[in-house]
Amino acid sequence: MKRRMAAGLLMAGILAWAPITGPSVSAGTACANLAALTIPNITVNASALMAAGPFSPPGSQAPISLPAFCRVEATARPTSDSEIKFEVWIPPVEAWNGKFQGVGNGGYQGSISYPAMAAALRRGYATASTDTGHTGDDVKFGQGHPEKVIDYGWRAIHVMTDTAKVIVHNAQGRFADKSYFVGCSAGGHQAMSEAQRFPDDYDGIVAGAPANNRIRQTFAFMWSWAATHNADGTPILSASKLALVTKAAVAACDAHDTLKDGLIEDPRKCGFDAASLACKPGADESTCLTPPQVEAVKKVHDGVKNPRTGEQLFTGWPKGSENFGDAAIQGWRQYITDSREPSRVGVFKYFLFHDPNWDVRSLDYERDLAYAEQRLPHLHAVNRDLTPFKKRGGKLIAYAGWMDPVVPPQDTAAYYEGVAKTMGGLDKTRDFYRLFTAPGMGHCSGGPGPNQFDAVTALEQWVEKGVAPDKLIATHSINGVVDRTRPLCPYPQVARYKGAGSIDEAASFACVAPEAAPVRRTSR
Ligand SMILES: [Ca+2]
Repeated sequence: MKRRMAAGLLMAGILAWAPITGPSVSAGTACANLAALTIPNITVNASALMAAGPFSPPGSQAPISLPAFCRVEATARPTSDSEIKFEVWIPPVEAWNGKFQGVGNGGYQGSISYPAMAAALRRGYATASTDTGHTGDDVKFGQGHPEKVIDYGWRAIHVMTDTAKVIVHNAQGRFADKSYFVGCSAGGHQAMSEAQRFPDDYDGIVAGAPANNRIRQTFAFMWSWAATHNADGTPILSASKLALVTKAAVAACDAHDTLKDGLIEDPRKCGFDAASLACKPGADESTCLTPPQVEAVKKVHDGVKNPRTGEQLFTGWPKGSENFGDAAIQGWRQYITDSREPSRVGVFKYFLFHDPNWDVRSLDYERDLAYAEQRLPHLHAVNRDLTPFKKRGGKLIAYAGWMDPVVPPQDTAAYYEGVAKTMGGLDKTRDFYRLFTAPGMGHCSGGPGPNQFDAVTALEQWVEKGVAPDKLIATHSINGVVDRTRPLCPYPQVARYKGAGSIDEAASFACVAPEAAPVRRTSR
C-alpha cells in the first residue's frame, strides 16, 4: 500500500520538479529547490543547505554539532484540521549511507525530535521527525479536535514517512535502499503502530519501551494515582518511602536469579510483599510503611483489576521500580508523589469524556475501559498479527527495562508472547521479531543495570546481512566510566553467569532459557 502511495506522491513531485542529479549541479542548489516541490496535502515551508557546525534547534538552548546537511521544513494537512509539522534532513550525496531513518517522539511531546535526528544524521542517514500534529506535551490539544488525536495516534508518523521518502528521492535522485524507524516510549508505540498498520513503511524497526497498549496503560496511571492518594488528593507515599520499598524488594529478590548482583532479573518472579515493611508497634515510621502505605504499594504492584470480576486488566508496576535513582522518572515519583493529578488524566477529560471537570474517582474500570477501547482505537497499537510485516521481510527489535514503571515491561513481554501465539510459535516469531529485556534498566535508559546499547547496528546487520541478534551488549556507566557490561538476551532467554570471570563483564554470561539455571554466585 505504501509503495503505491509513495509512487503516487513521487509522480506528483516529478510533475512539479524533476530530481536534479549529476556533478554539474551543487547539492546546495538541489537542496534549495526542494522548497518548490508540490506534493498533495504537503507544504514545503523551507529548504536550506546547512554548513557543518553547531545547529541550534528551535526553542532549545543547547546547540548540536552536526555535519553538513540539507534541512527541509514542511507541514502536512491530511485533514482540514491537521497541522503536522515535520523536518527532513538529508546528508550530501557523498556522506549519505543510502538509507532513511524515521525517528520517534516521547510522551505526548508535540515537538520535533532534534537530538534523535542528529544521531541518525551523524550515522549518514537521511532522517525525519514530526511534532505529531500539535505543540507541547499537554493533551488539551485533543479537545474538540478528533482528527488531531488520530494524527497523534498514528497518522503523523505515516504521513511523515511517506513524504520524507519522496523528498529524499528528489534530493538524491533515488529512493533510500533501506528504511528504518527508531523510537522509545511513545516512539516505541509509533514503532509498533507502523509495524501493524503500515508494514511496508519500514524494513527495520527499533521499538524501545513501546507504549503501544496506551489505553490500558493510561488506565493504569489513573489506578496508580488513585491508589496512592487520599480522598483530599494528598499523597500517601513519599519519595523516601518509595526508596525504602525498592531497597527491600531488591534485597528480597536479587538472589532469586542465582546471581547476587544488585539486580532483579525478572520482577514477575519476585515474591516481595510490601507488607514485610509494615511498621511494628512503636517503630520509627520513617523506617517502615503505615497500613495505608502498605495497601497503596500493593495496589500499584498488583495493577488494574476489574472491580467486579477481579480480572487483571493491566499489569502492575514492577517490583523494584519504586524509586531507584535521583531523577523523578527513575521510579514512581513523576507519576504519583510529585504529581497533583494523575498523569495523562487529560486523555479522559479531553479525548474521551469531553469534560474538563472529570474526576478520576468516577472512573469505572470495566465500563469505561470498554468505552475507551471502542472510541479511541487509533490511540493504541495492540494487533498481535504481524504477518504482513514479516512477509515483506521486516525485522523488529524491541527492548524493555525491567525497572520501567512508565511502560511496564511485563506488558511488553505479554505482547511478545501474544504475537508468538498468533504467529505460530516462538520460532516463527524470533526470525523477524526479538524482544530484549534489561534487568535494572528504567524507562528507555538509566537505572542500576546496564542500559546503554546499540540496537540500530544490530538491526542493520539483521536487515542488510541477515545476521539476527543473539544478544545486545549493554553497558552501565558512572560519570562516563563503564563499570559493568552485560548481554541483553532475546526474550524469553536470560543472561546466566557462567560461573567464572567477573560478574561485571559481558563475556562471563551466556544467554540461556530461563529454566536452565545451573549456576550460582552469592557475592559481587
Ligand atoms: Ca540478581
